[in-house]
Amino acid sequence: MKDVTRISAVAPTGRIGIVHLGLGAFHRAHQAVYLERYRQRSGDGAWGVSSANLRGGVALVDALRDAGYHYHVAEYADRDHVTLREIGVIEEALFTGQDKRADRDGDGQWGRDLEALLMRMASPDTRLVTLTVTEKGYFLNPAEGSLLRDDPLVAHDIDHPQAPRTAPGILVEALARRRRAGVPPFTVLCCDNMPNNGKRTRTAVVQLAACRDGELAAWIEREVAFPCSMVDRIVPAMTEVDFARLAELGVEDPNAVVGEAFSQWVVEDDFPLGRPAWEGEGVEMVADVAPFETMKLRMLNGSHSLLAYLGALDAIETVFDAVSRDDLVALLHRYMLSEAAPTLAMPAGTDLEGYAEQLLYRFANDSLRHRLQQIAMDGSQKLPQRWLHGALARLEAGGQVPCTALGVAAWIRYTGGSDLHGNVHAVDDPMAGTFALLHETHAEDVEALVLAFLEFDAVVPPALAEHAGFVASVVSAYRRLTTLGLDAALAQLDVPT
Ligand code: NAI
Ligand code: CS2
Repeated sequence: MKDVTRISAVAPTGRIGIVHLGLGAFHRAHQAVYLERYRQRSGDGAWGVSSANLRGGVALVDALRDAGYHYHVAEYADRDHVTLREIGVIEEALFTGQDKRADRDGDGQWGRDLEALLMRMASPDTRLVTLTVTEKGYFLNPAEGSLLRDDPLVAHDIDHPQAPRTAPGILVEALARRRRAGVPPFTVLCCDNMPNNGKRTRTAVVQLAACRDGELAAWIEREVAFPCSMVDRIVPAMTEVDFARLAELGVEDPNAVVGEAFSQWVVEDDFPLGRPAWEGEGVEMVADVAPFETMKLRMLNGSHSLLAYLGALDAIETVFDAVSRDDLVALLHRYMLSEAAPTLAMPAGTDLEGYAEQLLYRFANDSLRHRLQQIAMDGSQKLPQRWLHGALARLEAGGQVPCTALGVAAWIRYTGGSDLHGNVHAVDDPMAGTFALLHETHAEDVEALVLAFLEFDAVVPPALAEHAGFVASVVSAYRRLTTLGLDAALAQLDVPT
């Protein structure tokens, strides 16, 4: 390591202006960094953060408390240049999930800090609530975006609105308390990788509120701002290698996170109760985020998912390992510029070729151990916005999508639970059970298997399943992958189906 920049945290202020749901790696390495930098530059202490975990992560909450809410972010430009930033802007950590440690029969106690969280969100001092609860944390149908009312946790929140367990349920109860108390509503800013993420969050919250009180739902619909945002910083889950490298730099911190030096946040400027003036930290405030969101989701995240499923099937471990292969780099380049870029409606002058090159450079950052298994997680929640909506638009415009078809074939194969070399893997997806059943039902018939997946309209737009040419290209890609392997499937991308 040639160049290490160390930046200490500023003193806490005890003034909480923001509540965050989803105290995960990305929140700690993205929003919290912007807010720490803002506090350091401006001296404005009003925007301290109270962060809550609703799932897992009770140990992290307790560890952060034990560490006085200070932790480190290592921002790697490359393996020789890193900024070690100490973060202190998170001044409270709460846990509202199921703490299995608390109950011997393993059922676990729910909501240890729920009341504390709801009181914090109902406080007039709280003017902004942000979220990174993963795409599945909104309990929306991935294909058409309506609330999954039949999900057991959503059903619980409908029956027990004052003791919510989901992010939408917590938002509804906190807003209900503010409405009852005559306190104006906070702004809700989604920071998850979804298209129109603010609108989707609004849908989840309003539809859940309507199950409880129509007038409350109407008030939320009328009074609450849900701006959209595009967020971008590659923040892999920590590995032992990451902790060891930090220890070599003198940082022994169980709550540390690593990320790339690149960071971007594009936010719709709709904050009725105000917001930090974070433009000074490079946050881009715009009227409409949609073009930026779609560009990033289809070009960056769509490429990530291609690497995840194709690479995982060939026992490749990380993004860096995958882009060390020329054939996969060529696939990404072709996918980005001939399948994703033509579907984008960008402002004049946007350099999509330059953006694609920048993404390939970022993927080749050899200081990040971004495991393909992490990116492969929750494909049912990710692929509609990363591949499927774009592929349909491309096909309807008369284009071809061979790269996407190969990706879909690889995703289908991946959900079978093993790679092309017979190595078994877990399929971490809310719909894993459904996928396993489809594989079991159609184990001997590739065409029927592919059709069964493409006709699964909770994930795949029906119009895509009805496109005979696309279906045929996925079937032939699936056959090539499983009989000839990844190299041949990549080499035969243009061989007629
Ligand atoms: P993580 O695994 O460190 O944290 C996931 C967070 O989501 C945890 O706080 C967990 O408690 C919460 N969560 C999971 N399922 C939930 C549910 N059903 N209800 C409520 N909370 C739930 O993952 P990380 O890296 O923080 O990513 C989280 C999200 O941030 C991603 O899903 C994505 O939407 C967004 N993001 C992540 C980036 C990254 O590179 N890691 C970059 C850009 C966006
Ligand atoms: C990744 C994203 O895990 C995944 O699905 O594609 O978390 C990706 O790292 C971020 O969107 C980059 O901004």
